[in-house]
Amino acid sequence: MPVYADDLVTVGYAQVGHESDWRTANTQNYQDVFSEDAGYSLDLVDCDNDNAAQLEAVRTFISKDMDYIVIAPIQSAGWDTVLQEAQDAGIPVIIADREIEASDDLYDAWVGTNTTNEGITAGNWLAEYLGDADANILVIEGSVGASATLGRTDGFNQVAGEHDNWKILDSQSGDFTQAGGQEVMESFLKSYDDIDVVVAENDNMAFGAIDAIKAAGKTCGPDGDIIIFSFDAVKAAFDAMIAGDLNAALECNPLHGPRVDEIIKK
Ligand code: GYE
Repeated sequence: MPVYADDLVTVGYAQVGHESDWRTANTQNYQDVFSEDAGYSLDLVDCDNDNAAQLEAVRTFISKDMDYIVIAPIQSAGWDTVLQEAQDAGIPVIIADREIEASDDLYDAWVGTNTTNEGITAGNWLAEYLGDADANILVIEGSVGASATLGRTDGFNQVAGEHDNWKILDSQSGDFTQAGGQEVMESFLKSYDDIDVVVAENDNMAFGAIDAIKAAGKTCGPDGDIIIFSFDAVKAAFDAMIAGDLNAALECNPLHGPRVDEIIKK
């Protein structure tokens, strides 16, 4: 039976960008789930990690009178005005993946990741791995102002605060990209001699950091000089673990498409 455009449910998705393997998997998953065969017309905008572009994408969805708007918020702050505009236009908004600092009344649902919990899980993993050993720790944070960064940092710091012999020497943003992780790690290696642990707030930044560590003539992973772990657990992170370069990856599931589909159907 042919499906005509008029029958399709229109969904605008203001996507963060294409900064990581996690994000690529997330985009692919929405494209798979919100297909025309499934009765949807998906307008996915890659906002290239630009907050202003993301606000503009949402306003374009409002002006096109889409049936639903889905937002993976780059920044957690600054959403009140545009969400009010969507509400005034009568368009339901689903926040997905990252969280926002706005009143619950301004959007219809949220589905995503408890990143504070991930940070705590990571800290507990490290505590078990280190035992009583002292540790000089460096943190490569995600994008500034993103809830995934705020949550993972907060969760890990909660556990670090319970260990007097853990010292967080520095933390810098690598913007969730491989190039960013490499750059931050290169500067850490210039500033600090005695590095025991590197926390990368996503896998791609860890890949960049591993390259920088090797280029500096050091080693990392279970048999290396430096312990390194990251968040997401994308396929390439398993390759890095198998190669012995990465100690651990904390799982974060990018497959939110089916969950958003279910919310829309409800
Ligand atoms: O960990 C990172 C991506 O918001 C949970 O964003 C997501 C994060 C994910 O760029 O790789």
